[in-house]
Amino acid sequence: MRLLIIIPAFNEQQALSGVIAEIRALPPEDGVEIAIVVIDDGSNDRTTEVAHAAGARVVRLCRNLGIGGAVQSGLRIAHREAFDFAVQLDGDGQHPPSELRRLIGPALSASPPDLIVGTRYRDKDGFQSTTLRRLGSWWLRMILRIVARLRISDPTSGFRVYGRRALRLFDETYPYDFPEPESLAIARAAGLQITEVSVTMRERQGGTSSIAGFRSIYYMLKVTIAVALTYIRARGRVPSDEVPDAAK
Ligand SMILES: Nc1nc2c(ncn2[C@@H]2O[C@H](COP(=O)(O)OP(=O)(O)OP(=O)(O)O)[C@@H](O)[C@H]2O)c(=O)[nH]1
Ligand SMILES: [Mg+2]
Repeated sequence: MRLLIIIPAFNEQQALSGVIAEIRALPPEDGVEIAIVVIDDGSNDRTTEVAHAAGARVVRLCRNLGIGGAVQSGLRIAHREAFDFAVQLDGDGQHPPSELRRLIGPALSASPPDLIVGTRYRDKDGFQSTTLRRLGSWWLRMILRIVARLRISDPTSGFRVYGRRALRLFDETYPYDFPEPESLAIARAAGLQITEVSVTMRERQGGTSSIAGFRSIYYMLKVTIAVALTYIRARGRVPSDEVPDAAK
């Protein structure tokens, strides 16, 4: 099994080398071959140099595309280079590589799901985010449950595993900003199998957060509308077995 770890990174020079070193220090998993790609999303710090020095492959976007564009770039690489699955893991250190084994567990089973979401809210261990963020997460959980009939306890989690069908779908279409909840609606509408696994997260290990103040209000409005519209539109458009294969 070939696994690509995708690290979207925007000005993450502080935390990135530690994250890559932790991944490289993981004990080998039987039958799993790991590659790492850092998507430098037009950073204006030393993100690319730090990633190179830590031994990762780096794709440097010539301008900032935002988190969705950065993640989709990684997913396209995974799909077009025929990886069996991909893991998305933040460059700010919030997703401990030591949790990888737990997260990919279902992907190594006899009937692997298409998408695995790492959730911090089931066991309520480790970093739980602020009260306001948890409230936002609760709201998005409700929207996904009511509109897309999908039960996911941590809809904003970017610690996820993508199987081949998910890679094929998201090669074609991926939301451009605040993409996690909306991409769940897209996956659900396309009939993908989605599951969640409890993981522990931790605080940012450096750098600065992008979602604060006015942006969090925009975030909630945008994502609420996007989840509803995407699900309704995508359901009419993409039969599950006819997701176009852009690699062909
Ligand atoms: N903010 C931001 N992050 C990006 C962008 N492109 C890639 N990323 C990376 O995407 C990952 C998630 O972004 P974060 O800003 O940490 O988002 P978050 O984890 O929801 O927010 P915090 O809890 O505040 O850290 C990080 O590894 C970023 O470096 C971008 O344009 N803006
Ligand atoms: Mg973060």
